[in-house]
Amino acid sequence: MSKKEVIYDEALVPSYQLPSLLGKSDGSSAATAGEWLSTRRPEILAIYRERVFGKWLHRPQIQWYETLSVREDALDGEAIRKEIRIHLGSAEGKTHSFDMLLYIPKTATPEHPVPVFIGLNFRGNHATTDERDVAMTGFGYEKNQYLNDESRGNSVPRWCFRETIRRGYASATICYHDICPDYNDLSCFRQSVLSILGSTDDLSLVHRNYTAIGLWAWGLSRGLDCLESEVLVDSSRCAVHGLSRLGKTSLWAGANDERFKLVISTDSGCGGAALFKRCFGETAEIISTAFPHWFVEAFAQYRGREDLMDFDQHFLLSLIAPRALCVASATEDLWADPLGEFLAAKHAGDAYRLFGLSGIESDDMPAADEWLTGDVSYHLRTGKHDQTPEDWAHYWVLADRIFQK
Ligand code: GTR
Repeated sequence: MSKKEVIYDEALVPSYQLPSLLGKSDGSSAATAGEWLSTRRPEILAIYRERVFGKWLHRPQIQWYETLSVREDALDGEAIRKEIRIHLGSAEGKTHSFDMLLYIPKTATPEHPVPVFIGLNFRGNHATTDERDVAMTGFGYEKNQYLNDESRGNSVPRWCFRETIRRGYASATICYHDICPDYNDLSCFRQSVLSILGSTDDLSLVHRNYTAIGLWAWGLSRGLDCLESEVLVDSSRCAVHGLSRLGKTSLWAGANDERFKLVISTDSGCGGAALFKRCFGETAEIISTAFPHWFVEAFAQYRGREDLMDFDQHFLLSLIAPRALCVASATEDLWADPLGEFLAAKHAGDAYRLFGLSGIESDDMPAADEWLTGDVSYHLRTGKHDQTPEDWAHYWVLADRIFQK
């Protein structure tokens, strides 16, 4: 579909056929969880690494954590708050760092460590919390317009730290710009973590192999590494979440790093949970033109040629199986194609069933604000493109179920 024809009418959605999730490249189908894990899943992961989000960067040779601050009386005495600098280093002595903000309920003990949510933020750690003494982050992006006191706390409803803590969960966040600044061209890589762990001398080579979404997702894994060293946090019960481009990112993090046991995408849309082949709202062409650094060069072959895709986003979601998946949409977020997100979640169910788990059985989307809660979960929140307390209400219930609280 070309850029001029953004489709917002179901009657204009082209007819398409979804590629078979279980059909292996040798023509047979994965019939067991074992075959899925040994053959089909690696094939799908390879498709995404080669043609969509790029290679998964190696783990740095040197990684250490510097505690920048600790408050024992955070959130009116209900939480311990930490700011931790995650340092990554290369053998040649080059370093890159980003800062994680972490809240832990005061009820956590080393004997009873708590499960944890982790997600990247858009504006800086200081925007996610109403505590005004949290250090500003997000300096990785020079054009970041939220690097000021007025922006403190302006994303609080997206984070809901207080309620998360009350419910017995720790919660961590890092500003995505500090991993790779989100400039709309390939120059972003020069100031990214890739500049020390790989090479950014030849940007066209970088574009062949790496993407900003890939680096952000990988940064979430480094955040989880750091959480593994926190005695009050049970990092084996970790949920990763993200909104919009950061929801595409949380899905890709969950696809690559099996330590994420619950993977949540909110309004992730095109390149996230939404099926490309429906061409409803944002399309492969639109997104890869506006954000060339989000996709590898090979993805360009699908601009206006979704029919050539031998995959679609139910493949991406299936990489989370058998771990818990939650896809969330919003009624007014047509750009992200809520129905396409629902259908991808539904079709990912074939992978879950191989594990004896349930997918989404219904062919129809649930009513707005109704939750489908299972191994594959879905909801359609009333409202705009955002992550709100209403979204969190489902995430907490899901986490309670999965982490057996
Ligand atoms: C839009 C983009 C979407 C989504 C969104 C966001 O401009 O078209 O795919 O990622 O940005 O991240 O807020």
